[in-house]
Amino acid sequence: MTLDAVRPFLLMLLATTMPVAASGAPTPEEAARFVADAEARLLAAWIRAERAAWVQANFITEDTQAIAAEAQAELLRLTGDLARRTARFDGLELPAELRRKLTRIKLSLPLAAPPDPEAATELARIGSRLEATYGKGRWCPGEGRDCLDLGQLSRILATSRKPDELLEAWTGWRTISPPMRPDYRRFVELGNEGARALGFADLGAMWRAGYDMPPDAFAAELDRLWNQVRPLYEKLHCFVRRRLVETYGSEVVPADGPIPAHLLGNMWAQEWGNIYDLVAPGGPEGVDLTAILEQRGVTPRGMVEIAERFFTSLGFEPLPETFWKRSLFVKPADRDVVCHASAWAIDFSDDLRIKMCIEPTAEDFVTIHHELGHVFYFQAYRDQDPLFRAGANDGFHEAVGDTVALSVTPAYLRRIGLIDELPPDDAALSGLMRRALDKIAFLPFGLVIDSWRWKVFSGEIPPERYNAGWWELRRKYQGIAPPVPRSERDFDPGAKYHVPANTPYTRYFLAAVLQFQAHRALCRVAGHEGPLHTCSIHGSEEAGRRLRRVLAMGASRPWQDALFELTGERRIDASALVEYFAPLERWLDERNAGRRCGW
Ligand code: X8Z
Ligand code: ZN
Repeated sequence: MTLDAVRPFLLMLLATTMPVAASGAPTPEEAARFVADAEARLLAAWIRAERAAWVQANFITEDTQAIAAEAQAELLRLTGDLARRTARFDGLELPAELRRKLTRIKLSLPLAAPPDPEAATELARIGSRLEATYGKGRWCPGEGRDCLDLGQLSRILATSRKPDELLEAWTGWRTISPPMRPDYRRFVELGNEGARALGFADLGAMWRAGYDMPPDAFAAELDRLWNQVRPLYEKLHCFVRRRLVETYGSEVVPADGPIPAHLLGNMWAQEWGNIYDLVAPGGPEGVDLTAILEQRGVTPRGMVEIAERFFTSLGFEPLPETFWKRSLFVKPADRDVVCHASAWAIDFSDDLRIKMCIEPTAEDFVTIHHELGHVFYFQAYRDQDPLFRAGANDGFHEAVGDTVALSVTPAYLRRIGLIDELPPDDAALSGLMRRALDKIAFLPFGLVIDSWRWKVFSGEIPPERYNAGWWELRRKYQGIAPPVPRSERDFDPGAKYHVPANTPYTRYFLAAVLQFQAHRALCRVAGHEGPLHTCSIHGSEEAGRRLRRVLAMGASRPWQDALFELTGERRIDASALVEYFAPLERWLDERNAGRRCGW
């Protein structure tokens, strides 16, 4: 056929595939039609991508990786196409809800595809490969010794008190990430290209745009919050460092420098609860939940059931039968899975699941509540329009389960029969220390990951300085240092899940602060009297009603409105966190008196 003969067919084809005509001046009605069409198409593409990602994460093979990458590429192309077309309605006066949906189209993914479809495919493939490389990661020491996965290496970090063993596990895990470096570099280039095509300076600027305020104002809010909590962190750091000097000697731990990162009980030194035994304040002991779970032989499923009952005690609907059938609770023996805990709403409605390699520890008990927080949030907003089926902001999504887990107090544990007797009143300090090691230690870590990525995306940290830049920030915020010299042959950021998985991380910092603010508000609603750390909202209908109302809003309104509904406050504020730990802070002040703190 000649070209002329083909043209009418082409025109017919175009006429049937073009969803919305875009000629003449844009009108609100056209915008409404555009959004309705976009929502339907996005929902279908989200579901396809979720299914493929679920299968990939549960059975990591070349094939599932390819299938997931294809679904992701399709979603990236669709989102990119729709996001660019929203520009037609820029400057048009629209009802707030419609304007909000247009903005959400642009920000619905943590990644934007470059306009060139081939580049979008390349980006999706790299993304999939990075996540699979992490999920399959193992360290093989050689000399006839078995290879070790992240779970096994993490157990060594948590339980060993031998510096050599700790160092070996720490450096061992970091052998999985150097191969990611070229992929990550290309990922940054392509991701930036996509973000720029949507009018953002780079991908980091796009991430910062998702908080219902100017991106720079958001960055300033983070500084403000960090300054609110930094003194508390420095006091904890100071005390912990001294105990580590006492344990390991000043040849291993410099008495007034940064703490070596392998001694804090966690692969990334992000939560320090596992070294509680080394820093216990002395005096009567609180509850050792890990020991209790073990003694009582609580199974992984049993742990999830306990957490579910907390939520139903607040008036949430029980989880659907399919949740129990389709979730993964235990690491399979015969295949590679992504063990990093996650929560899923496969159909963005009621096909809810979690995927987690549960161990019977206090740490995992908290993580289960964390994951169920996501799941009950999904359930609460499932009747919103598709573009509003998300958290008020991503920090809210991360905060729900942690807020509930703050109510796991000794009194609560006795109420549900996990312990028979309450620890004495003066064991409170021990309980606060356990919580502080996780919650306060986490705060600077919650900032480090995205400080690094924002600088990487903006080019301030170029590929030749990926690792150096990483350790500068770790030192600056956390006051920790690598236990052995690192170089640009290493790629230590890649050894933390959220970097290869491209999950933004500032959300966890926000959640770390928000959860205390929410806890304080809900405790007031529940009529709690007494210090904040003794409050449990378990069984409170009033607190449950308040929480459910806010979760049901999804992303339909600015998060400031959601925060107001929840707490009566419109700004995120760390004063509740500081109040919660006040007795411990006083105690730390006494212990640190006359010592040189800082690094
Ligand atoms: O990644 C998670 C959750 C899944 S959203 C398990 N968290 C962060 C991490 O593990 O680094 C929860 C706390 C921080
Ligand atoms: Zn989470």
